[in-house]
Formats: sequence, structure tokens, C-alpha cells
Amino acid sequence: MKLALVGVGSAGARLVDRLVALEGETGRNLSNGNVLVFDTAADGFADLEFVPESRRAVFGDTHPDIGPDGADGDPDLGVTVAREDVHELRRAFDDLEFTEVDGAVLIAGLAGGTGGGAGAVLLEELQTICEKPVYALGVLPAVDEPDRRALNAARALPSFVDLADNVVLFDNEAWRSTLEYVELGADEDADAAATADDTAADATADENADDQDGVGSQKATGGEGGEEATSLVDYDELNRVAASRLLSLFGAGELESMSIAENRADASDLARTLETGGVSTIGQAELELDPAGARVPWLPIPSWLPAGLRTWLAGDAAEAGPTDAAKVNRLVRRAADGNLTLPCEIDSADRALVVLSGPPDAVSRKGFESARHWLERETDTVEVLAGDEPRPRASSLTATVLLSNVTAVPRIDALQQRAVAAQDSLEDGDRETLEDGEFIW
Ligand SMILES: Nc1nc2c(ncn2[C@@H]2O[C@H](COP(=O)(O)OP(=O)(O)OP(=O)(O)O)[C@@H](O)[C@H]2O)c(=O)[nH]1
Ligand SMILES: [Mg+2]
Repeated sequence: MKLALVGVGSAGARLVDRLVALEGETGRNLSNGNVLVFDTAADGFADLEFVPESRRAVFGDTHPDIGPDGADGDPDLGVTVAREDVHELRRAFDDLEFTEVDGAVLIAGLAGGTGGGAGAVLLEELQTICEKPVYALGVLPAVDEPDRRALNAARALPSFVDLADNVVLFDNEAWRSTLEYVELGADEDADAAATADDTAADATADENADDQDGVGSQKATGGEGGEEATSLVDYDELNRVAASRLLSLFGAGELESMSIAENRADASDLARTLETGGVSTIGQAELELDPAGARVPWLPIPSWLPAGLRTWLAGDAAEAGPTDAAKVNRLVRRAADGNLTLPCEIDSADRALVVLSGPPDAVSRKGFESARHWLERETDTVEVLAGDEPRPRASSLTATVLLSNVTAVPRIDALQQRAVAAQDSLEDGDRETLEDGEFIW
């Protein structure tokens, strides 16, 4: 799939920058140069390295309430300045070639004044300009961020869901936790998945953590109680994880050097899976291919070689190698279970898509099919689409799963509860919104 990438606010701009970097590193051409980033802060783009200067737009900066930090956590101000500067924003969109892409994705931190506020206005604009689907990637704040941020995200989420064709969510809190278990060196087994689940659940329980400052810094702070492992994680790490998942999913099939696949992942499968609207989540798991398997797994073994050499080259892949059906099956399960950008009850999904990327010889069709059936049963839907992305020289196999329109999401419930509790201590204007749970602006 080809997508125009539009980043709004610091989180959005940094994520787009990371995606552009990753496009270059992986050879997956998702955007074809159709990128734009917006911010209200004059120096909002200081961290960017890969988005060209000509694709960076500052707006609203002449408004008297906009300071050096832009909308500075105030989404109403974000909305106001975006509406005032709407002609300028539309002109910036002229740089995007919508005829070259299958859709657009707007990326923003929902807790930001610019991301959550102006982001909604930009989504609205994109929907009027682009005739193709307009998706959003929304980042949910961590639990140790101030109440104001939780309230902003709880307000922005329904407007994003209302305006976008689908909103993929990335939960900073759950991901900090999952990265912890990666850092601790846990493996693919059930223990690790359970640890990730537990920490995500703890995070939810901690949602009512006290108000703290320091959200503006790029370094994410540790959770309540200052668990050591969380200090290893900063936004850069989180952005790599988010960008990698997004690119593996939306960029599947966009590899410049891709060979022909029988069951290639394609744009129409993605669009169909996302057609449900609502909130979606992406899971991913990777399996390093077993060096004890085929010694040169990406090369067919010529039949004219002496038998002894052929046996040696083939290794013991049949018994222990990566083509083992159970391994492929387990990989897909691991991607869908406890390894999602937004933890949720997977049986609440409406549709699902699974993409398997790696050397074609390393994929057991039997394993892939049984994993797909498992996903059908677990998600309780017959709509599980599947596709391949052949990467003949890859040393690992990656499963990426998209669960669309998930409705049982403890983190969203906790965020909303915290926001409702917090709004009394915040300004009056916020109250009606959350009590009705309605579109805000
Ligand atoms: N994953 C990730 N989350 C981020 C990053 N930066 C900020 N966030 C999250 O996004 C929220 C909004 O922060 P910003 O993106 O800095 O805010 P903004 O959209 O620029 O809006 P204002 O600064 O308030 O005008 C924060 O509360 C964090 O939850 C980032 O680089 N990566
Ligand atoms: Mg900002």
C-alpha cells in the first residue's frame, strides 16, 4: 500500500521522521516522498533528520496565545489556530500527490494541544481533499503523564474515530512495558507474553497515578515507583517500534526488490480490513531463522550437486529448521497475543489481517494456514485475510497482525475514567464533553 504520511505536533513529526528513515533502511517505499509535518511550535522540528525542510510547516505561530512551545497542551487553542490558518494548511497539502497513493495516514500524539486538537482539524481537511481512505495513527499517553494529558487524549480519541476511516492506536504505556521484557532478554515463550500482559495490566491499574510534570521532554520518565527497566526506554525507542510495525503492515508488498509471491499481501486486503472504522491495533513477532536448518536457506539446492553435498546444504531443516509448521503457527500467535500496539481482548475484533514476511522457503504453508485458523477462532471472525511478503535474503521470519475495530480495550476505559475524574479539577469547559462521551469540537 502507498500512503501519504502527515505528522502533527512533536510526536507526529518524530514518528513520520522515523518512518521515512525506516523506509530508506528497509527498502520499503510506503510514501513515495509524500510526507508532511505540521507544528505550532517554531522549533518543533528540531529533532527531525529525514523529513525534508520543504515538507515542514509551522502554523498558528502569529496567534497571540501561541508561545514558543506552540499550543502547549491546550487542544482548544490547537483547534482555533488550525481553523484560522486553514488556507495555509490547505496550501501545504498541495505538496501531496494523492493520485500516487492508496490513502493517507495522519499521525499525532492524542494528548498534545497540537496533535489532539489541530490534528482533528487536519484530519477533517484531509478527508475533504483526499478521495481515498484517511487513516490515523494516534499515540495514547503513558500513565505518569499529567491528568491534563489524559483528558486531552480522552477528548481527542472520539473525534479522531469520528473523522478518520480507522484509527490505529499506539499505547506508550503498554509499549514501555513490552520493551522492558525485550530488554530483560525474555524469549518467545508464554512466560514472556504473560509478563508483557501483566505489565500492561499493571499500567492500566496505575492509570490514576498522580499528576506529574515533564511531559515535554523527549525522554519518557519511569513509571510510578520508578521501576528501573523503564528508564531504558525513551521516545526514540518507542518510535522505532511504532514505525517498524506500521511500515511492516502498510508497507508489506512495497519492497523495491520484492520477488513475486503467490499470496502477496496487497493494498486491497489492508483497505478491506480497515473498512470497519473504529480503533485498531497491530501485533508483531519475529523469529530468527535457525542456523541449524538449511545452511543457505534462500538458495535452491541444484540437483546436479553430489548427493552428500546436497544433504549437507539442506541441513536438518526438515526436523528442526524454520519450516517447522508449529514454529510458524506459534509466531503468528505470539504476534496477536500480548504483543499489540494497543492491548485488547482480541475476540472483540471485527476483522483481521496477517502478513508473513521472510524467505519464501522458510514459510510452512501448513503452519501459516493453521495459524490463520487459530486467529479466526480467537477473534471469532471469518474475516481473517492473509498475505506474504517474500524477502529471500532475510535471516528472520516476521508475522504482523492487524486487528480491526477492537472494542474491548481496558486502556481506553481506564483513560476515560481518569479523564472524567480529573475534569472536575480542570476547567469547566471540558465537563459536558466527557459526560456525554461525544464529539467535542
Ligand atoms: N510515542 C511517542 N509519543 C510521544 C512522543 N512525543 C510526545 N509523545 C506523546 O504525545 C503526547 C503529546 O505530546 P506532543 O506530541 O509533544 O504534543 P504536541 O502535539 O506537539 O502538542 P503541544 O506541544 O501541546 O502543542 C505526549 O503527551 C506523549 O504522550 C514521541 O516522540 N513518541
Ligand atoms: Mg508540541
